[in-house]
Amino acid sequence: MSKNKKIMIVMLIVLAVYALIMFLVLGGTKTFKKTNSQITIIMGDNATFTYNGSFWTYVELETTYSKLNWLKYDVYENNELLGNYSMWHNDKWYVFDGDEEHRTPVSVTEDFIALRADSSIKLTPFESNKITDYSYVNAVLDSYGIQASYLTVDQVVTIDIDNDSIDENFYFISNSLPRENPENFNFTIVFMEKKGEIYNIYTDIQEMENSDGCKPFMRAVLDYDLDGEQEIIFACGGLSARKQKDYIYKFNHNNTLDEFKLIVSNQ
Ligand SMILES: [Ca+2]
Ligand SMILES: [Ca+2]
Repeated sequence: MSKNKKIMIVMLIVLAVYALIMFLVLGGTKTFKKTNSQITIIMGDNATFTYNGSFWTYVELETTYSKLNWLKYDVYENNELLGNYSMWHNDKWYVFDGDEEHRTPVSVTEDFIALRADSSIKLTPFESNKITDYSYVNAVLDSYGIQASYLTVDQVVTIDIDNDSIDENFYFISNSLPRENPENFNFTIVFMEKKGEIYNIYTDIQEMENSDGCKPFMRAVLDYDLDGEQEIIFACGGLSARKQKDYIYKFNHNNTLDEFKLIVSNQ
């Protein structure tokens, strides 16, 4: 092999190693940076939440709504993507297909969810089932000193939110109205069970005369910050004319403690 050929081969190897290092560095940086700095989550006509890169806001101001008008959103109904539509708010949301010149109204139920973010967010399907094993429910009620004669909400949602191939169970329980409820207090409790450990999410226990309570249920599961772990949105409502409450919770891994953190709500 001539000296020139050897030099060529060495140069090619150096170039290949350089290209590989750049690929890993740039690829790694890209993965690290993949997050959402602008997010809008529209919970039907019930609540709209926005994230601006620093903090979450429950939108109540008309001026903020006007900034959200005529943008395109991924509109979901019953956890299924209905389409990517533009939306306009005037006390309630109106959904349109087509371009600015030919807008065609799209009808959605009031339970729709619309999402918009830098990198699109998908809703994760889930099933809500009647609780069959009450051992964790009884343990939680016992810890609050509650002897419940019956439950009006008793649902469990099983899903692997932190992607570790172990399912987490989300329990939704309440003895909230009907009025013939013989107890003199209302309770609404949401908690997660993982590997036998209980993680509190939401607890509201009040005297019947002060509160009607509310009926909790899982509304959505999604990974809005693209970190590979699912956040949950649960709702509580179903009574009288009071507005339904929507709560976004994130499971935080702290050094010694894993716990749910309330991100934003319209409470
Ligand atoms: Ca898991
Ligand atoms: Ca996440």
